[in-house]
Amino acid sequence: MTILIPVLGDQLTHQLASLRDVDRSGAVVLMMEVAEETTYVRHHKRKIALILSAMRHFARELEEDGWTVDYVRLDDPGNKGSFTGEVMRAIDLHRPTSIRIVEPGEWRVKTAIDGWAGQCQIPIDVLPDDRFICGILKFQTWAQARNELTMEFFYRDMRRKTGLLMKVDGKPEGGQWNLDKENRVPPKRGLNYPEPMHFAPDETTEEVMHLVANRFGGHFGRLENFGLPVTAAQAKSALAHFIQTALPDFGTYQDAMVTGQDWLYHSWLSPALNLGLLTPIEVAQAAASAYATGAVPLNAAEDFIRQIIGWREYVRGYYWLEMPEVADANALGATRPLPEFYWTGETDMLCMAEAVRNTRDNAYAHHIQRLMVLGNFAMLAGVRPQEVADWFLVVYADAYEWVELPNVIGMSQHADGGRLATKPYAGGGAYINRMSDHCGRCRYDVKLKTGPDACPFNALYWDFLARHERRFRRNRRMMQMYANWDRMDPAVRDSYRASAAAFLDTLEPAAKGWAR
Ligand code: FAD
Ligand code: DLZ
Ligand code: SF4
Repeated sequence: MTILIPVLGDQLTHQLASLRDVDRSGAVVLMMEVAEETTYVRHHKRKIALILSAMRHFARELEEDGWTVDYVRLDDPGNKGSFTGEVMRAIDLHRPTSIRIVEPGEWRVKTAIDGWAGQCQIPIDVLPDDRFICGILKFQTWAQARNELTMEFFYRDMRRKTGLLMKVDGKPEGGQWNLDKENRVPPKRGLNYPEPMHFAPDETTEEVMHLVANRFGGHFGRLENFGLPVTAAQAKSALAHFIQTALPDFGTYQDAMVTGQDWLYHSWLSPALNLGLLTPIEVAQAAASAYATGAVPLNAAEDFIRQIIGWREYVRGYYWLEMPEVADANALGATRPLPEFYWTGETDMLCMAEAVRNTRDNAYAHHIQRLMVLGNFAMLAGVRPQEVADWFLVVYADAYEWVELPNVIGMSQHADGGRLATKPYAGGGAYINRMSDHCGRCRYDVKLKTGPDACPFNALYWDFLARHERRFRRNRRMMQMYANWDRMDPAVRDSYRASAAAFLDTLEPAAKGWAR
């Protein structure tokens, strides 16, 4: 009796369901570096290096732990290039009596696994991924009982379920569920921003970086200065470092943007979390413990925990609820190609150039850069959501479709018609000016509304509202903006629209081949 246990690249967790309660002497763990995964989009070079290095480290740890591991390298002769091809090859080699695998993170891979039964004669046991706090079926039951999917109510259920920041009487710590009102303060001058922990590449990472440079040299992004955690032990150190140095100010400055400051008080733990090197519950518990000992204030702990047990779990539930249709959603009928500067960073808009630079150099941009700069611009400009989604899937080290797609299609592009967020996250230059130090250094003038020197976000914002008036005018949360629009002189309204059109005409479409 041999069990074959395929472990996918984002399942690098020692307590993974498929690795629990198994007699190691009768099992073969299969780990596969395959061309299909490395090229279904042209991932950022740093993202590929991270995943392959973390996979190789994890395989070694499993072997040290007594497992038999069949580890297939990308350049191994005979590599079939896909999960399916490699699983069938492993069946021929090891002659297992069954397969045991944890459900994958992505629809594309689930479809492939669903096809295995037709290609082999052995039972396949697909286990729920219980690293997530809310199971896929649990989320579906929660969603079915509601007309609207409101993250805040889901989050409260997750607080009750985990007991995080809860008092014994069932009330939230501090008396309120959500302390956002105390957060989102603009950045002051003279703040000290801690650097995330940097892990110098060891021999394994160096080897992988060499492979990536040779094989994926044409992909977007910078590989040099790689410093991400590639093992669970390193990820735990990064978590402890974040809690000590950045978490106390996390909530307060969560929406701030500062030129040259790539992380501010953000954790940069998403790559490790999404690979499985950390589990969401251990990360959230670490923040709750820091609050309990008085090391961090409640507004910081609550906000951070909300991102992990609220937003992260919620978008995962939404993904499996709404797939596959949501991938093609385009409720606002956006058709413009993605502008080339998303890849080159060559634009006079300093906020955009900074966000693309961070993305290229670090395979990172923090949430507000993703949402209110890169995503906001694409939505205002009417870029086709699937091109936006492809870009986001390529460029971030933490990007897997289950988390990227809901954030792009639902949260940032409103392409799902408001299923995930009732109001589009649209903003003009004033928002970016308030939350950043970019505008003072930008070639555009954020105070000017129209004309060639005006901040493009201003005219684009009103043009967006005008284009989608029928859809949004009756949205309770947008009525005030339409009241402002109505009060404008028609000539002013026309000048906004003309200014937006003139700017949009200057946009160079991205050359083919950057993303796929
Ligand atoms: P922090 O600000 O330190 O937040 C802590 C953690 O909370 C993150 O590590 C992450 O695990 C979780 N989190 C916070 N917000 C979200 C969210 N909206 N959805 C899911 N998890 C969240 N996150 C990804 O992990 N992968 C993606 O591909 C991704 N694409 C995004 C695309 C767009 C358009 C937007 C608006 C957001 C996207 N996010 C994505 C969510 C969020 O921006 C990142 O999780 C965050 O920036 C990661 O950096 P951090 O670890 O420093 O986060
Ligand atoms: C993203 C990625 C890449 C670039 N390469 C691999 C790989 O070679 N082998 C692997 O097992 N996983 C890889 N991954 C992550 C997978 O795409 C991810 O595990 C699945 O899509 C399931 O979410
Ligand atoms: Fe961005 Fe406009 Fe500010 Fe320039 S002026 S940084 S384009 S918001």
